[in-house]
Amino acid sequence: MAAVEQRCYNHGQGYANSKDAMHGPRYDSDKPNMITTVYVDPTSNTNCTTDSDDSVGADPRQRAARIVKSEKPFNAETPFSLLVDSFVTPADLFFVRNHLPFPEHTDASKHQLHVEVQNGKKKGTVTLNLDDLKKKFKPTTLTSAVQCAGNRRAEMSKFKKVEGIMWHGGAISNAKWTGVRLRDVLIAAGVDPNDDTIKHIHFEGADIDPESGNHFGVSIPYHKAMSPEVLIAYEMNGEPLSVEHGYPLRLVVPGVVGARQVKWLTTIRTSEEESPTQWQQKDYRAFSSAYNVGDNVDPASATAIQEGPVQSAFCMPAPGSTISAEATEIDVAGYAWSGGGRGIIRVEVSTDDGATWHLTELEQAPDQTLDDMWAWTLWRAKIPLSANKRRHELVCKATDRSYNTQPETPAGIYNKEGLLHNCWHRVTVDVK
Ligand code: MTE
Ligand code: MO
Repeated sequence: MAAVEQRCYNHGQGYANSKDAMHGPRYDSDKPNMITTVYVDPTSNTNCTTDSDDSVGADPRQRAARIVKSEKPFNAETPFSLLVDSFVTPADLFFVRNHLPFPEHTDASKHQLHVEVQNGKKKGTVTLNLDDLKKKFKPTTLTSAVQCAGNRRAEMSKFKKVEGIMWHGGAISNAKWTGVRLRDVLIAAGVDPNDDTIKHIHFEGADIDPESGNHFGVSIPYHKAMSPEVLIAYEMNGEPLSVEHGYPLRLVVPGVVGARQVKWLTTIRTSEEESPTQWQQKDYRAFSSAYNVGDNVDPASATAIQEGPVQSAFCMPAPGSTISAEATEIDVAGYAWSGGGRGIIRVEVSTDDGATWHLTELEQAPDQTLDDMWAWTLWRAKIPLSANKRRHELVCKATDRSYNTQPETPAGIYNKEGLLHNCWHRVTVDVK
């Protein structure tokens, strides 16, 4: 049994540098959804959850497998080694990004969703609960990755100082979501699909900023909101949503960054403008590389992020791994994803800093095409190694269906918030 106390109290530090990081629960590869080893003793953990609002839904056994970035609010990333264990990320390993304390726990039967529609001169609010959604609308299931716009920020910060949670590459996960189409709910609430006065749809969650009293909120463009892939989800991987991921209702916006996928969804509102919140107007805008941390920047100088760029990263080998001098090849694996449903057409790996490249084998959602690839791509290969090296430096890059590919370095994409970092991912393996 590994002691978990230190994990409960490692505010902001996680255990990325401790040996434990590589020894979380493992998944039997033949049975991807079964935890075969859980060596956390929940009885030793009672102090973890007493004084914190943020304990709701954060079972210490679940936390133990992830790298905790902050306790209040609760933020945690998935270790690289666990990300590629299964195509669909189990809910208890799925990364968590919260800006605010967990909301008061609500029973699904008491949770209300308000849909406020202004259609020309007509104005009205329709209130629905989970049962109404299930009874009145057709359910839809799709697999979609959620990636935080700050994923891989820690690497950008090595290039030049940036601000924000220092995510490595684990602020991304992939799940099978079930819910109803946002489009169907908007139309039932009175939206005319041909209305061109509606430009944006606003969303609010039940979580509240204790200082300002504001709810978490953002918006997406109207045309995206009316696209068939956007769901009000109530299930994740065939189970009711967990509290951490938005129970009882969350918005799923495939192809768009995590920030727009509002958890604990309470309010939907039509508008001619983007949401007025800080998360739409100020944060989640990647500023020009002309600006540095500390500069006073006009938020209007950048656009609110929606779709993200093409991304890939190694999950295997783990950073700091070693390999024997006799090895002639190495197993590599990782993930790739691109915004807007742009499918991944290839992922390549180089052992000579990009002079030559090797193709990898792709695993993709069988029911998605290159034009609606909301799920991530997992990739694997055996890559030949050249002899007489004391250290191997591997790099990977993905290309999407629009032939967008990743930049070699952070130099041209630097922004002081460390957002949308997608340069070639590198991992170093020492020869023993
Ligand atoms: N929804 C609410 N209500 N509050 C939040 O803080 N964070 C957003 C989004 N939805 C957030 C939210 C951000 S920035 C991300 S990256 C995703 O949730 C993360 O989803 P997850 O915690 O299920 O991984
Ligand atoms: Mo995020």
